[in-house]
Amino acid sequence: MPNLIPAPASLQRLEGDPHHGEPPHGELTGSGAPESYALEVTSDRVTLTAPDEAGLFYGRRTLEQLRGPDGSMPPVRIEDAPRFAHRGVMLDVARHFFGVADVKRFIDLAAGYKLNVLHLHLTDDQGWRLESPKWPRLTSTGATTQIGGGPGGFYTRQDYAEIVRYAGERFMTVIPELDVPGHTNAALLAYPELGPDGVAPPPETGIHSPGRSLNVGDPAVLRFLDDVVGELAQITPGPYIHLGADEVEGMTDDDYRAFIHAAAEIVSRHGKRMIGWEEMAAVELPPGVIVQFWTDPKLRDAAVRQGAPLIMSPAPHTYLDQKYDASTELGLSWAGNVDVRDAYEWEPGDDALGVEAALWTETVEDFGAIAYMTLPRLPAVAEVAWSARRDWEDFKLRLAAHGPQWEALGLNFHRSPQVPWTAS
Ligand code: TNX
Repeated sequence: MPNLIPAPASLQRLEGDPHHGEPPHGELTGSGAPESYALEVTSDRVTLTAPDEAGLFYGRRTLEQLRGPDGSMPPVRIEDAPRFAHRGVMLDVARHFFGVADVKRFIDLAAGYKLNVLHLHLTDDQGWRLESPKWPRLTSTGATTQIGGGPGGFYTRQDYAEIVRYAGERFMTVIPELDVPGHTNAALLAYPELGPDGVAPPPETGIHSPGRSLNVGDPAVLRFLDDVVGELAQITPGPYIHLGADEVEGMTDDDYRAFIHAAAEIVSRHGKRMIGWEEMAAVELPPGVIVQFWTDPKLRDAAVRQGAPLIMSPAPHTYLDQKYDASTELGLSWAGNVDVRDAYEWEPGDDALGVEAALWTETVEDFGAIAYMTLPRLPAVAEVAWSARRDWEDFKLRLAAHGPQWEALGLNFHRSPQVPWTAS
């Protein structure tokens, strides 16, 4: 959503009719902040300029949001640029699997609110969702489960490449996550030799993690990681690979620390930079890694002390899997209820690399549920990521106008009582 500030001194006139027809493609200016754009709508012209294609894309998203139900647009001058370079949303496709078509609809939602990162949580206890040529049982066995006992599923390498391509067309970078060394029940089911006792665990189809971990002291586990990270790096054009590292049980600090360092070395050898959840910051961090904060301020502070860049995903504000209020049927509530205002009114801090919302899918089974948990909280987090300005009274009115647009698109959403929705 834009900041409304005076237009720059010179704007190039472009074709485009504010009352009907397509918005202009816009014109590249060659200078200006990355992803920024300038937009002017007068009674007879729409003018859009930007330094890069992403900026033009975001200018058109703003135009879409300005357009009234009758196709008209108010006269505005906008100069707009994002506050954070990393504006993301995570989708957990492990607890419940979502096919390529659903992921594309999710990308469209996120890109519409100017998010530029899609973090895919590809593996967890309940399923391993990405084909591996060298470790085929990860999917032939490890992808056949999900919460509730459904059939699960996985992406072929072509499927994954198609998601990456579709996201890229919408200026979103895919950050794939392989969650290791904990949350690995599905991998251990497929390859019991990667675990401490060599015995296949029962499949996990419930919500809770059984707490099993890879046997990190075994060199075979590092060869496994090298293989799957290498395969993933080949089909991931973005600069990052996320290796989870969260909620590891039954491991000494020394073993965990050694694993994190080996993992970071593997990721960088394959030309990528490692991201991990905040738990990593409890030990001495390898150079260059990025930490994703979700719940423990002490670990956030430990990451900052060690100079690691932070992705901010505080659960009470950005966890789209939490209930809106006590009456919400879906969702968990360990972080408290997260209503729209909670998603909007918080401060990531100037030093953060960026902001990410997270949709864990323990209770989310289909796209209708994805949309319901995402809307209207994702636009709130997206504005935190884009804009330093925060004005709830203004935001809730702008947000209300999106209700009819979501209805027209057939999108399920939560009619939070905090927002003065207009009658449809
Ligand atoms: C915590 S956030 C988790 C996930 C759960 C989520 C549910 C994080 C690193 N771990 O495994 O799905 O809570 O809200």
